[in-house]
Amino acid sequence: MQASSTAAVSSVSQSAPARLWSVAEVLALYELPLMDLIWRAQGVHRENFDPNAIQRSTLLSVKTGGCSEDCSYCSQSARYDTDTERERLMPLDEVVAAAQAAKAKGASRLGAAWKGPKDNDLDRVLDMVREVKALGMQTCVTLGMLKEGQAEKLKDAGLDYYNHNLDTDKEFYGQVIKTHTQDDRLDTLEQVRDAGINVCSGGIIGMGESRKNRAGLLVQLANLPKAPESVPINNLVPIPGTPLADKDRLDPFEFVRTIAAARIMMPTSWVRLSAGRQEMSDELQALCFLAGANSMFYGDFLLTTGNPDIERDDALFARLGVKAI
Ligand code: SAM
Ligand code: DTB
Ligand code: SF4
Repeated sequence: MQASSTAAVSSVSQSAPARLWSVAEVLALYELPLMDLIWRAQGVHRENFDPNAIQRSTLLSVKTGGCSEDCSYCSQSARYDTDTERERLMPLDEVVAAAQAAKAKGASRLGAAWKGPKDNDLDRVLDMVREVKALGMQTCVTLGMLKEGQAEKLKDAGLDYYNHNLDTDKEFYGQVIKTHTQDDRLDTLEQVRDAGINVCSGGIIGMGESRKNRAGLLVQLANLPKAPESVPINNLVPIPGTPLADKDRLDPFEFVRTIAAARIMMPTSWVRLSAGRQEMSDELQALCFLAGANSMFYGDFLLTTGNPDIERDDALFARLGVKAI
């Protein structure tokens, strides 16, 4: 059975997507003149969201490095010689203190470099979710692949969102990751959905995939039994020591086109401008917002790499007349 149909067939309880997209239709979107594509995406955006409001989330890496998986882009894989050191799971009091400090900066997202959580690790993350929730903040975690029953425990702890990216089109997946399959990722997304947790799922572009692969990834996301509530679009941050360290930078307009296509295909989802923002000019980010991106990470760090500092982001919002939500 094909990767995308696994989730579709077994999630009969989920409502069907509003429409199904084909790769050819999405390639036709990509091929529109850029101004026409942005105009269309901005129209869809205005029908569904305040065009001058951007949601902000802070990221905290609660378990850094030493991951068993071989994702070719990742600084945290134990298989590559990168500058990222392996660390232990962060103690609860440090997580709560960091969340408290970040409270004014938006929702909190906790990330862990795991293939998936062991049950005793999950118990500790459940405590983190309860405590962060008790601060009155929205919660999101990204812990890798989940085993049967773990999504329900996260739901019971009060988790709002689970981030688990499809990362790249099923045709290209095996070229960047060999230790697990994209079907494994789809299984976790299905468990998260079935547990009643909001789904955050997107991918990375600029890894050497073709435009057809980019279109294919968006088709997989939009055609899920229910589209993800939140769709992070990461631009590859090349990490020295990883197999993708020397990849050429994607044409920035191709990044904008991907945002616009995601907005048109998933009209009511938050489209998040994610990794790679530090390398973007203010003007390119503004173009991404115009194309329908309405969420981003705020704070000086992502998980192991940098993000624009908050002074630069505050100044950008003021210059654009954008409000943070
Ligand atoms: N281990 C978990 C997993 O893989 O789902 C959670 C953490 S993982 C670092 C979260 C996401 O970060 C990945 O799915 C990928 O999309 C993104 N990511 C990791 N390294 C990146 C890089 N160098 N450039 C852009 N995005 C990256
Ligand atoms: C997502 O899609 N991007 C964020 C978040 N989800 C967890 C992580 C980006 C990581 C970028 C590379 C790093 O900092 O290690
Ligand atoms: Fe591990 Fe996630 Fe990095 Fe892959 S992306 S190596 S699963 S931390």
